[in-house]
Amino acid sequence: MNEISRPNNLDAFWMPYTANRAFKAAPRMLARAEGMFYYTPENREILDGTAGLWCVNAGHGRREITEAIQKQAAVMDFAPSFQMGHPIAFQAAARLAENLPEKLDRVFWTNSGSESADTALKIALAYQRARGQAQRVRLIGRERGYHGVGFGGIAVGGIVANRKMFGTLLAGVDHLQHTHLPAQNAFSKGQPEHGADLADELERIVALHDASTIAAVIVEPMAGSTGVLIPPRGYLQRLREITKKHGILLIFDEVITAFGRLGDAFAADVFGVEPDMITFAKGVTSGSVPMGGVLVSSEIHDTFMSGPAGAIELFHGYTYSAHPLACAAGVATLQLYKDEDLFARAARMAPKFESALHSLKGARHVTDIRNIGLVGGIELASREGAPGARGFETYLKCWERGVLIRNTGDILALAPALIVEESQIDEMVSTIRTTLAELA
Ligand code: PXG
Ligand code: PLP
Repeated sequence: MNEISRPNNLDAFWMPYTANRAFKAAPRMLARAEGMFYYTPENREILDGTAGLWCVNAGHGRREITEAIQKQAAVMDFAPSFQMGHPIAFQAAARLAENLPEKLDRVFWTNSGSESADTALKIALAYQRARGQAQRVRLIGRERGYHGVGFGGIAVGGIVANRKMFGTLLAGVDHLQHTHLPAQNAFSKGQPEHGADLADELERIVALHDASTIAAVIVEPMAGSTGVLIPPRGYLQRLREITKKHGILLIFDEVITAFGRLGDAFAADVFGVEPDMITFAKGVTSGSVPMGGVLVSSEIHDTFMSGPAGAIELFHGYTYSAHPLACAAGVATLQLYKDEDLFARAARMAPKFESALHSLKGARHVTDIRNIGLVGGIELASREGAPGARGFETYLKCWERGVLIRNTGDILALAPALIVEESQIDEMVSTIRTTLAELA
């Protein structure tokens, strides 16, 4: 193995969301990927149960995507999108628009989920101002929500560890209660029965602050990062009714749920609820080149188009918004999803995934199992005095056995690529079962 796949000095890279010292003392390296598998520098095969980081929805190393990126790199490496354009940026947006929930047909390109969340919050504030409601400055998130790591995202997010290190956050933010109700909903298959009424908390928040001060509510239709929290039946519908009634925008953060994860293009389609904006990233290029974006309704978009035609309508954008390589990857990825009908494949595989996952009921340490589409969460009892230890050890032992899973504290997550085979689902589940059986 060469120096690139086996570096001998790990010091310079300050790794994200990582226990750097522990990792560097015992590194877990990935050198290559193909289809459903990663390979270590020693060429050990690792079955990818998490589509990378919930992003490689079409599977690794897809030739169609790779070739599109290579071709674009040779034709034009970079082009600005400020006051000029390049064809594939428009093509990618138009291609995406074919898949969109009915009223959301405009795309603002970003490079990540974090940028998408901050962009959506800024559009919400600017939209309210543009329609003469400049006093609507409050943003409402939810406990256990994850909206990336920008200042806007961590302010509306509801993960304590992501917030407490960073002092003062955005002012004027409030949070809904999360929807995790294990006492009532444990071992639910698909959407849980109890908890729609938690959306009514928005009425309490509106009564406290007055609707005229609230710009937007942002939620993940299914919370991924904090442990696969699936919306109770009727909950999202209720949020939609209340936001609409009070002139508050509803933003769905679909960075994880978009592009087939739940068995259709967007969670908005799966749940039959149309938000005013959708943020996305990850799956749009199947993880191959960083890309994200915000989908907005033409009503929101057109509200910005009322000033002089020569004036910039939105003072926002990234150097790499609509990067040519990302656009090329996006066009090829969307084509692949269509050609292989991968969202429908995910929906067809979901019942098999559900029954395999729920076969872990009764396995050692398991207190809850939840699933929808091709996402599953397995909650373990925490070890006395050491929350998260059991989850992390399960992740490590599964890695040693050749299966990649995620753990968020003591919750295990599975989110395989949409090309996953039944036998591979069985392998993931049986590896988890064996590991749990021997774990203290
Ligand atoms: N919103 C949501 C709903 C996300 O899931 C982001 C925003 C931020 O995206 P970027 O591209 O800036 O990371 C995410 C990202 C995990 C995990 O293990 C989840 C994410 C990222 C990394 C790890 O749950 N979600
Ligand atoms: N910081 C400096 C000094 C810059 O010049 C720029 C962009 O030109 C940025 C930050 C923003 O970078 P990006 O557009 O890649 O988000």
